[in-house]
Amino acid sequence: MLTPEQIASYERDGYLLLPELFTPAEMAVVRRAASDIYAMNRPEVWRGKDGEFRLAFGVQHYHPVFDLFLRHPRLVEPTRELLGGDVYCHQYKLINKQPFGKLDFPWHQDFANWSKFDGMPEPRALNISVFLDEVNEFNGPVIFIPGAHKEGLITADVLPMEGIDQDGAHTIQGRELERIARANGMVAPKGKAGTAVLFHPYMPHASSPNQSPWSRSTIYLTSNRVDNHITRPTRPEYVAHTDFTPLRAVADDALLTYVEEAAAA
Ligand SMILES: O=C(O)CCC(=O)C(=O)O
Repeated sequence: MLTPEQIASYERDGYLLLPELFTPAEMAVVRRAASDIYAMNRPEVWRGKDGEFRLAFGVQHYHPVFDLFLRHPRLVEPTRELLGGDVYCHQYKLINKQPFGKLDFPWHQDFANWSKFDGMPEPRALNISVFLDEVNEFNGPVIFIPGAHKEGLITADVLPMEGIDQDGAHTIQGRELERIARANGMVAPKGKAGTAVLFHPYMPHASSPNQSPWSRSTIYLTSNRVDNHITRPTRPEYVAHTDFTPLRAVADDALLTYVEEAAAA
């Protein structure tokens, strides 16, 4: 359960860091599952022109560990608490920034995509990301502008962002970005594998390429309130889900039990 201080901090800053939410043993299970995904060739797995793995969408549909992880109480419960009701999975993706890789993300707000391409009515959703590897200042941490979710959807100085998630999605730049960053500063949450970060749909965020020999792999769950489900999906189902069934939590030790049962089988 989140404390009143954690809830107030999320509301004030637009993000909340939960250090080492998962244990090293649990993250070892998730990292092994991620290695299986990196080797897959399927439409949900997107690579750069040079073959570099970028992201894999809808991983719960083709890996049992990610299906369990999606329903993990330590992910489902905080999102239910912050959103104040039943949630379903709008999007679930694995991103891997390889050592010295090229993948980066320009400044953007996720709600720009969710409303424009999926018809999400209100920003009654949030992202929870979990670090599969340690995130440090060298391997391309995500940068936030704390408190800038209170700006709402930014429409000045936005340009289409090409080739990342969805051509035509907004990227924020120029004077508007400068104004917001000067007023609020920037933070790049870092931490050990197993650390989680929750962030608001209006939070401007960006990240640079991995300039280090250390991989930076992250899983993102976008939870949306069931009564705020999308109404005009235009993207593939694996990018914007249309199954609005509420997420029901599995047992807290589900990841380790899965491994024990698989070994005994
Ligand atoms: O993982 C990252 O570096 C950024 C991902 C991101 O911005 C997004 O998926 O919207």
